[in-house]
Amino acid sequence: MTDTTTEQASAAASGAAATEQFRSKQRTETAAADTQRVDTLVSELLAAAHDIIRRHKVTYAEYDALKSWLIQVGEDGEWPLFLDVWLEHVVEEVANENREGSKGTIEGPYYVPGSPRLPAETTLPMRDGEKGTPLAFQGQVKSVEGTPLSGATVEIWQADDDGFYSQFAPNVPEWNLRGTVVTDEQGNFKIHTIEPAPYQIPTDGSCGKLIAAAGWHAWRPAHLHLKVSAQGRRLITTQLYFKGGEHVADDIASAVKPELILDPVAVADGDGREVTYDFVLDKA
Ligand code: MBD
Ligand code: FE
Repeated sequence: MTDTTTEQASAAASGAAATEQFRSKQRTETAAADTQRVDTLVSELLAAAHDIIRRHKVTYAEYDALKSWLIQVGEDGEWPLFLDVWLEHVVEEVANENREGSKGTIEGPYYVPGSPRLPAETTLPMRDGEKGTPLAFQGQVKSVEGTPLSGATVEIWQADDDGFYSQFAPNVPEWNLRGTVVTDEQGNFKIHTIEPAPYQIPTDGSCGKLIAAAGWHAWRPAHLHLKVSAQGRRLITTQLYFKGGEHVADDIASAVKPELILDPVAVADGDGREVTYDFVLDKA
């Protein structure tokens, strides 16, 4: 029997939350409405679509299927999910191609600014008895020149042991497994959390429908999301993965890089695992 008092996770609910979150977020640079640039980009995008239609002799039935699917993506609020899963990795590649410090990767649809500020050694906000293997994630934030960056911020957000993100799934406390950690005098941080579970794209929405229709799988490997920044330094948005984890080699969002794979070890005198990873920030 389904518990009718408990709201179920659904594609439309998480899609609506992701759409709302995107609308309220301000990127630092807003794209200028340059007519020439819009003309070039949109014309080439359309030309690529025309070419595909001709080469594959796309039928009216297929055209109509595309049309109704696109309408459905909007109704489900799944544009943020669709774009971040299948396009963002190339935008990120271009944006970060001349970075010298740590590798970045995609932000995805589930970042929320303004998470609780926490000291350099801290436990992320979590429920009593939060499920999952405890993880101690520590490291140092430094400049490309090797200077430790004191007072840098390490924003972290992650799914829980069921693969759900707070504020995008029902019945998870607002800031669960989200925090903004401030580094100490030596630029160090130590974050006590739990290992996240792999993330499955909702199967009951339009993105899930596409995945099923194309015979793909719907999984991202378990990951920690991070935004690391410091005064006068270029902010990095990245993710970290777990060696040997499921789907590390076939992430549906194409966002894994070899430099981003952690290999935690069992804690000698306690529960769970621990790992060290340093962040190197470019000049702003
Ligand atoms: C995620 O957790 C994520 O990080 C991305 C990029 C897309 C969907 C879900
Ligand atoms: Fe994610």
